[in-house]
Amino acid sequence: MNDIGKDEDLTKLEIINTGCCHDCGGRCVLKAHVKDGKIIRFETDNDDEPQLRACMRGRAYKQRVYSPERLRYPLRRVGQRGEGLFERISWDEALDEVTKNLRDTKEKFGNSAILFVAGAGNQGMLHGPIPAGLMLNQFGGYTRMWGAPSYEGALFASMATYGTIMTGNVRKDLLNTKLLIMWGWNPASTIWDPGTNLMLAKVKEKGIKIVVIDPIFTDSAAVFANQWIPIRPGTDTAMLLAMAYVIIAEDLHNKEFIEKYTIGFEKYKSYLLGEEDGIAKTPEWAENICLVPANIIRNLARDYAKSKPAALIAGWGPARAAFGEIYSRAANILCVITGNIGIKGGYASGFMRAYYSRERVSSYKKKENVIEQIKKPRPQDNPVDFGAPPREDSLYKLRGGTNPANTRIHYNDYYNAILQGKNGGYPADLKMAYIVASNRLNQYGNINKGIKALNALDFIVVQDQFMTPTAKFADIVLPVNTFMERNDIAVPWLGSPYYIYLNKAIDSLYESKSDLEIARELSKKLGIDPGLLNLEEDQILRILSSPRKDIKSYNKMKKDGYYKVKIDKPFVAFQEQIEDPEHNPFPTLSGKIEIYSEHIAEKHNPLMPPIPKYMTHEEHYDSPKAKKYPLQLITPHNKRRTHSSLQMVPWLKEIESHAVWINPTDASERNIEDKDLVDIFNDRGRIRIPAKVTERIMPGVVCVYQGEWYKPNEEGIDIGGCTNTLTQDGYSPGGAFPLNSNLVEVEFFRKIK
Ligand SMILES: Nc1nc2c(c(=O)[nH]1)N[C@H]1C(S)=C(S)[C@@H](COP(=O)(O)OP(=O)(O)OC[C@H]3O[C@@H](n4cnc5c(=O)[nH]c(N)nc54)[C@H](O)[C@@H]3O)O[C@H]1N2
Ligand SMILES: Nc1nc2c(c(=O)[nH]1)N[C@H]1C(S)=C(S)[C@@H](COP(=O)(O)OP(=O)(O)OC[C@H]3O[C@@H](n4cnc5c(=O)[nH]c(N)nc54)[C@H](O)[C@@H]3O)O[C@H]1N2
Ligand code: SF4
Ligand SMILES: [Mo]
Repeated sequence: MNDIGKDEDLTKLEIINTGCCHDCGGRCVLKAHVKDGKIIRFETDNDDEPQLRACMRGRAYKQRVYSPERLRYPLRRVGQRGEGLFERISWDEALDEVTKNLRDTKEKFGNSAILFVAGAGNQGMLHGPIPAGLMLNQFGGYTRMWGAPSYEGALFASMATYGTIMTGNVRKDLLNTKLLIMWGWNPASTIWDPGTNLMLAKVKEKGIKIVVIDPIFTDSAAVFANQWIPIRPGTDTAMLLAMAYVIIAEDLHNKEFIEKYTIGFEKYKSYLLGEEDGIAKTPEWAENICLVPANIIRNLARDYAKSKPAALIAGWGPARAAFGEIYSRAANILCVITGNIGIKGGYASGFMRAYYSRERVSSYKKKENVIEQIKKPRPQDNPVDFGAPPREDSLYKLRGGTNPANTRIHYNDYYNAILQGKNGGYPADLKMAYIVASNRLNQYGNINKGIKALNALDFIVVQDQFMTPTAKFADIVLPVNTFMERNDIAVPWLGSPYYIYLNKAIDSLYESKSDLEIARELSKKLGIDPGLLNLEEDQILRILSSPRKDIKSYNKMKKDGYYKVKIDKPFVAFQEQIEDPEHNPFPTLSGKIEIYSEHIAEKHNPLMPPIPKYMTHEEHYDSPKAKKYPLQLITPHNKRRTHSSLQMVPWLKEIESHAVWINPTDASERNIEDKDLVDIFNDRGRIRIPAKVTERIMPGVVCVYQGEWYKPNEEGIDIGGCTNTLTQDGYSPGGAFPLNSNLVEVEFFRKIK
């Protein structure tokens, strides 16, 4: 928005270099034009390539900062939980009440009774949940979550197959590929990093074939793809197995690669050929399950195996499902058997994190396993986790990212944990919740169970910028400032080569405080040493960023608002392992890529097979429940919000109205027309929103994007239309969140006009 008015007095205008760091793929440059202490507009990065240009959400941020709905003062609940009735109180009163409850809980029940819910609202190094977490560590700890909703399935699979999550190549390397398969991946909406879409445009421009596999004709399919293959949700594993079957049956697999770098191929082959269960995993077998015609599966398999190199990018959406980890492993293994690993233009699929700098590839070296690691707690660790044995189902023999301590509770299983406690086999009896930067109730499975659970707690404190559906359940609500009102540094998501320094652009609005200030003041009241938190923001940021040796000039980063790291050699995951395997084993237990995982086999869990196998479950299209609820609901990320965080921005609301996407066939069977108000329901709840009747979604599937706010009417029907009123709580054996595995029915309610 370079719309500087001609008659504007530019002498009063100050341009502050800052950025956007909500939890979306980005982390982008925003230049705030500030006049008389107020942001009047944003510009973004117009400097050298690669540009870190903000998306429409960041560009609309003014309307979030100055939203009339911002929390202004500390609040104490006066009505029922969830009712939304609060009274204004002073900071002193609010923090005294939080202090008293923390102390009482610790005294009566121990630190594990404190549930710390750390959300994704702010992705800076300093603010968001970080200060509260450090403070609670000093206070003796808390019960912590395990499982990342974004990628827990992909992470498990990546660790099991490769022993690391560093499996992505630099984006620019896509230009070296001959075929790009975007499997359940929609970066046109989800961004991933500011350079991804430009690179995909270049891939298309170069004439490289792009195939999108998704139940929805996504914006990415519309903009980039040569071919869209709609697939029934949760059946991707079947299609991937059938592709592997074709490749092996037609002798298109890379035998030399398999021999040299992998273990377990024969077991996989035997399963594919049906030697194990009598079912050959042919395209015809898969077609019945995934609804993709056998000839399309066969052709794609041939195309993928013959295009050398080919890049299969397996998205996290299909892995955010029941047995999501199995889909992700099946995708990894397809890349492996075609030898698309460690080479330019190939891709190892799965987790997709890349290291742009070779200095940091040290994570590929084998290190002590986590059991050894747990025995040596560091001061910044949570005391409640110290010395705890690993969770049975975790990949605890591998180091890095498998969330091992058995004191933790899965993020999508908190409700049962609160309701059942130690008697139900959970590690703690939870009594209070400290919720920071999380719209917990709105953003996780099964809201109606969540309400029961939150009501069972003695005390809840929420630290946020808005009166979210979650905040309505709090006893005390603490108003937090936004990233425009403080300093922070954002590190990009997947290892892109840059940092954003978010310079403070304006003073805190109303009585809001930063997460840091709150933790500092609470520490004082609790009588604990705030340590690092007592320093000035910039001092802390210097310390926190000091291990990052690629920031050659902190001062330049602060001045410009970003630091673009120059890369010596574009990173291709596992290049060393492939070029010189003698000196560079894979960081797995065997030192090879594991098609068969002994570590998983040791667990003897039939729901966690050591090779990827297609399985059904009780919320699948073929389960008995599907007779009552015949439609599969998927709940992806929406282009106009970052989760629930930009819900209130009027400019963004104009982009797309919230509706359930439904195919004309399913709609007409139910006498539903476009824009009719409809109910979507199952045994967990009911939401009421307009229908968007569109061929952009395949028959049998409906989509309600995640992030819209839960808003019950008097009958308990969610007229806000939060998809998590309908989704499952709980988790898959490998930790995947089953948020895309839900059966529902849809019925006409009334015409809108
Ligand atoms: N605009 C926007 N961008 C975001 C975010 C946001 O909230 N808004 N959130 C950010 C965060 S934290 C994350 S973790 C990422 C998430 O990034 P992703 O997980 O990649 O995003 P999703 O949109 O959930 O899923 C991607 C695609 O998977 C498809 N899909 C769902 N189920 C299936 C299936 O069974 N099979 C197949 N083949 N496809 C399926 C969906 O239709 C969707 O198009 O996005 C980040 N970017
Ligand atoms: N059905 C379904 N549900 C999903 C997903 C899905 O695909 N389907 N995706 C999941 C994924 S991948 C993710 S990452 C989660 C995200 O879920 P959450 O972590 O709950 O993310 P948000 O909804 O953005 O909520 C963040 C909250 O933080 C607040 N906030 C923002 N900045 C700050 C700050 O600086 N300080 C404080 N104290 N608060 C701040 C915002 O106002 C907002 O209320 O959602 C998950 N939920
Ligand atoms: S919402 Fe994400 S992609 Fe958009 S500007 Fe902000 S950080 Fe960048
Ligand atoms: Mo996420």
